[in-house]
Amino acid sequence: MKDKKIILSGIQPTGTFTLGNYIGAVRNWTKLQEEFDCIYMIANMHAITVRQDPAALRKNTANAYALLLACGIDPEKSIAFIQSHNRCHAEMNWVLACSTQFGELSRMTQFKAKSEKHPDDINAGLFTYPVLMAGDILLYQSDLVPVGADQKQHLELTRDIAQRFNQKYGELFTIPEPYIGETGARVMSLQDPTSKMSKSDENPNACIFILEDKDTIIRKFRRAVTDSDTCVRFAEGKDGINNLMTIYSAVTGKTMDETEREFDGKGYGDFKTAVGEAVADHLAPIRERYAQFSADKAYLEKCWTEGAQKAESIARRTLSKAYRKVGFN
Ligand code: ATP
Ligand code: LTN
Repeated sequence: MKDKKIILSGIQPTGTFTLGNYIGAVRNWTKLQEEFDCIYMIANMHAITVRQDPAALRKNTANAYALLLACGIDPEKSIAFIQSHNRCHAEMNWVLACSTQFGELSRMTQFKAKSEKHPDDINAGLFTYPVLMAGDILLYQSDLVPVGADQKQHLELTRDIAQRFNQKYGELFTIPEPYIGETGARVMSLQDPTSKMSKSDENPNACIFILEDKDTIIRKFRRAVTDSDTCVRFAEGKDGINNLMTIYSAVTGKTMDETEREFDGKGYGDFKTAVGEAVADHLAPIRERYAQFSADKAYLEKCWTEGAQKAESIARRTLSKAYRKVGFN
């Protein structure tokens, strides 16, 4: 019997993390390290489903790893590695692809959204990406997968694939549960509060990057789209204000009621500035730590090499069992 539950999650190195990535995912990862056996991965194999400049991908991958450490992932407590360093992911992908239905993959909303966004490159990898993700999770017999709400559908598919494999070939995979934080599971765009904040958004004002300086952060919040009401309260139809209140709550720990009271009688301008300041102050220590880690390439390389070794020794066991179960000699 294992004593602690296993947690696995990943993030793509497609650019600097946004406030959405941080509040919806990475911040929760750091808290979970105390209680669980955690495995965190920079999903560079997922990243090439969308065209990447090779030099930029290499740089972004190293930066994303440094950013994970800066956000508080401790390589002594957790396993932190880069996906392509562990070949088991590519191998498991094939085995699981043969237990996944074309129809299931066709229903993935992220596939539909990304193929609309990149109509000139609807590659097979973009289509089968949830299978690679299922492999990431199942290789480590993960119990819980902390992600933002946008990944829930991929996780449900992972569960279906695992159950189907277990039925066909005999029990092997642990069936994972999603772990979605209560606040900030979906941080919305500052310019269009009905769509999620995404690092690939073309409008730079829509998105807060966690390494941005205080002035930029405050300026972006001051420009955030709200409504024609003047009262700071959480209510249906007030998407912009609801989003700002969610963000404020996530970085200050204040409830919606407390926030409503705090800004009673004050206008949106004061509130937006306060949100900007709270976010910038919350992120300042991460920026400082990032500067330290990213300057120490030797340390980063040592961490990710050790991380990959640990990850591979766990994943290899599951992969060998899967190979045996399907009948490979
Ligand atoms: P891209 O814009 O390239 O699609 P992304 O910003 O959606 O990227 P991912 O690398 O796909 O980021 O996601 C990393 C993690 O961050 C996932 O767990 C995802 O659920 C979470 N996440 C991404 N955007 C948000 C958001 N706006 N709110 C909450 N969580 C988010
Ligand atoms: N597909 C995810 C990143 C990701 C992931 C994973 C998350 C890759 N592998 C395994 C959880 C578990 C994304 O784009 N956000």
